[in-house]
Amino acid sequence: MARFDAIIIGAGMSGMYQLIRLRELGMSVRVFEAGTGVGGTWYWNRYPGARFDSESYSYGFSFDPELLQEWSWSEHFAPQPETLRYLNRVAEKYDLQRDIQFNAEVKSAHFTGEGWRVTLADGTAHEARFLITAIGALSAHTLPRIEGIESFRGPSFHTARWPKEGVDFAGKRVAVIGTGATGVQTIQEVAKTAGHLTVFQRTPNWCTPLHNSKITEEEQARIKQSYPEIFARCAETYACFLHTADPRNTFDVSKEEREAFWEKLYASPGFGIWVGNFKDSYTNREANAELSAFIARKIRERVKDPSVAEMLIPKNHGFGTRRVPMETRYYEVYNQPNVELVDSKATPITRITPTGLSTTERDFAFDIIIYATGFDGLTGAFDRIDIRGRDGRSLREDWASGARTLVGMLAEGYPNMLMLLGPHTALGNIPRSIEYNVEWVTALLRHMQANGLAMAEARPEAVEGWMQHVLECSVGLLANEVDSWFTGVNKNVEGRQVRTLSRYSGSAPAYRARGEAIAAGGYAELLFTPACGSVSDPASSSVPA
Ligand code: NA7
Repeated sequence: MARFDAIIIGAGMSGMYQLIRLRELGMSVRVFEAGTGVGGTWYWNRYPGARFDSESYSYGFSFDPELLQEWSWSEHFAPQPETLRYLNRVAEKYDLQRDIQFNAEVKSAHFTGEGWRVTLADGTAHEARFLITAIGALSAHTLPRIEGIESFRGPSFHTARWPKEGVDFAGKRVAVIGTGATGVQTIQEVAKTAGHLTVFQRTPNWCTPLHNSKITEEEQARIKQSYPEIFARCAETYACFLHTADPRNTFDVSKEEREAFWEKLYASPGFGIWVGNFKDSYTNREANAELSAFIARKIRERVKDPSVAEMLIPKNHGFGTRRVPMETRYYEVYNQPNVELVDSKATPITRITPTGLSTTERDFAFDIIIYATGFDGLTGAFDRIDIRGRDGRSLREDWASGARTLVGMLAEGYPNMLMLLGPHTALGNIPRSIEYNVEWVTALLRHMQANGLAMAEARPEAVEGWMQHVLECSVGLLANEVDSWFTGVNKNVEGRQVRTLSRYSGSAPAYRARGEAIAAGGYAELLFTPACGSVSDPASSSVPA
């Protein structure tokens, strides 16, 4: 059996960066990756139209100044193939492949008492002292629970398992099921060439314009000069984006001023309309209703058929309380003669058939079916691995009614398991959180090396304290009154029908402050085992600091 200091599961951005940092600690590392290449989200999500919603230059890795100057993003919001090329360039520069085993799906990870035994789908087992999960917050894709899904005779794809060779839609009858951020990006692209596109929408989302554009040479030069400021800005904002909430409340200003502000945001690139809005937009019901009415007006202006416009306007949640899909002429798609919108709440899909699908009202014939049906978010990727901690306890069972963590990176009862992008990690502009978490984990491992510590585990009372904080952050947020992956709901997954508290909804700076306090306090929230013996307690100074 092969033994390593650390096993990392996943070769997406977090796994890649963690590998680089662990090598610097002199550790032997093996990364297991189910795909055939690096990139994680950007490896799997090759569906047409996939691209950033974060400004490209705020999304890339920040740790390598040379790479920042070398790499030139071509668009303000880069498309997926470019991002995948970028991540391959990072892998090449750091020669990451030599420590990554591809086509290696991890089936189980069991704590042995001294470390972790990881078993792959091919039956091989590997051991390491540390298990680092780099499995993503949105990577466990889910197909709808509809009868007959295997019976369809044409090609069908989940957006997160898109064929590398691409798909030609020209002249084809295409169905897209799902209208989240992925569905919206897919629909607006497929509508350009499909013979006929039918969109099955169960819940409309509030979508706003991305306003993407090419980066000019002058902009490129300015971006490359401004990286320190760009990343400093991301470090101070709520969700690590370049945008952050306006300090005013909605009703602090006159109706005219409010409208003018919203018009400006609606006409500006990126997430400003969502995360750069008045600071009470997602806590004050009346404020949220006004903002939603403004966006509804925009939808009505853009969609010619009033009954289709009404179908596209969300009625069960306010603007910004679910993930806002960013769009490029998405609403105009529904003015095209080759596009039809079906209300899957009023007339649910009852069955996938060999030739298409049936709803409670009609039978449809299709050449291609696209499932843009999302992910078992936050904890789903953990559930798909049989993770067993101390005394054989199961993470899946421990988290059945919501994750319990310490700063999203440790779980009680799972010694030496460290989670990058685990539940309760600050989300938002994900690579910024990834870099923070990797640095935090690296500092912890450095501390353990320096102090001869073999094992680290979250203290129960520290987990309890963190969970209290997670709960306090969630109080009063309208998003927590709505079903979505934010609140851990996925109707296609057994046991995911009720809302849980698996997402951290405080600010990224507040999240980092907790992490910093733990490190600065000598990790008193953790129980350590010295290399040769019994459990020691840094809080009572039984271990050298
Ligand atoms: P989402 O946002 O979870 O969207 C999934 C969509 O699929 C959503 O519209 C669902 O409707 C729909 N869905 C799921 N199952 C069905 C069935 N059975 N019938 C009809 N419609 C269905 O996933 P995305 O991939 O778009 O985005 C996930 C994140 O990835 C995104 O937020 C970005 O951060 C990146 P529902 O809303 O449940 O009624």
